[in-house]
Amino acid sequence: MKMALRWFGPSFDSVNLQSIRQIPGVTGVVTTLPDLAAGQPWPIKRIQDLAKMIESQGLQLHGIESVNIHDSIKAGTDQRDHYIDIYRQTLRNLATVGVDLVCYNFMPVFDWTRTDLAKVREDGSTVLAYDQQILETYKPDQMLHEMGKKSNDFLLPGWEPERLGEIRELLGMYRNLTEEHLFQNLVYFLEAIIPICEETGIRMAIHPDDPPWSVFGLPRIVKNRRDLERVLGAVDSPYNCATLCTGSLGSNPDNPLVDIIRSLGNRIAFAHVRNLRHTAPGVFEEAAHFSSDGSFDLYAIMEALYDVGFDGVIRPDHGRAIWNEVSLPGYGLYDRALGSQYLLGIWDSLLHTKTKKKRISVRNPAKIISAANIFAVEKEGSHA
Ligand code: CS2
Ligand code: MN
Repeated sequence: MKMALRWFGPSFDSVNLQSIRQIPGVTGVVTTLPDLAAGQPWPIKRIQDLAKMIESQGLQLHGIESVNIHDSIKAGTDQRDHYIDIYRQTLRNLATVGVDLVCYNFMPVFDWTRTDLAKVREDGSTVLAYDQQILETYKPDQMLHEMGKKSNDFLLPGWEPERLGEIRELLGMYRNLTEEHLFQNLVYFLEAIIPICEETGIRMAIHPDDPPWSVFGLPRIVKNRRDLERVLGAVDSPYNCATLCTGSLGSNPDNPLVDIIRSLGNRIAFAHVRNLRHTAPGVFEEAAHFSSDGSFDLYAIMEALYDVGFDGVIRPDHGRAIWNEVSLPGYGLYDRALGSQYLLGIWDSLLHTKTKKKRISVRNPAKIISAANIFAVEKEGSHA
């Protein structure tokens, strides 16, 4: 397992690589080129520079989140082959630089959706929150305005204004598109790209819909176990994988997270692990990672990942805004750092109890000397 933080690059993120480097056990980042819109090719040079920047700070590029999919591919317009060709080339370019994990989603028009980006909790921290009844009072373009208002002036991933500026046109592309059509468009896309992944070793990890139900009447096809199994089965390759996002899937309390992990098994290439509180049907708010702070049993979730032999990348996903930090909503340093330590602590305890191995992999094991080793070193020294 590799622990990562999501990082949006030097111009878009308030968190720098040096700070991430100082979080114990976090060995890398997942990132993107946020200035490239969906459908634009990723030049090799840009990817190389990105990897170099990350490596120069002692971290690794653990994967890309996301290479976004152009709406013509999702909607299946006659331009889709053109955009699929570009996507294939981008995958080849990423592989040249050693990338082996790419996250993406197949949600029409909107990426993740919340009705509040800074809900104040009883402890004074703020979190992202969702209320279906509030959402139903918005029109799609109002939604964009609402998201923008509380974004702390950061560019929200998935809510890029230039793309959503054409929101009416975008919505028009999906008029009359059923879930079955959308699913067939996903299969068409996967059939075109998975052979490249098999050649180059990139695991494609589809992200579940967030929230996992239809918003604004748009079709959504990655909402639950059945959907995920159908997607993975439709192109049955070990490179056609899932991102297990506990927060997205789990915002529907009918989704049994632990069972989903156990049934997807080694087709989970990437995990987003966070906690949330269900307050009423269709109403939830994000929480600290600590199990008792929310509705999920994080130990059981991590244990299921452990038991299926999960060897991919985990990130603590969203955190609360705490200690007066101003950042992209959900993506501050402090609470994600706390979350990563909680998850690593659970993983460490699983390693101890299940394999009797002493310690999770660390960045530079050669330099880490435990008390037992110091004793051994001293003894060796005294022999010399
Ligand atoms: C993320 C998504 O912030 C989030 O909720 O999990 O934006 C995710 O990165 C995309 O949907 C994946 O393409
Ligand atoms: Mn996620």
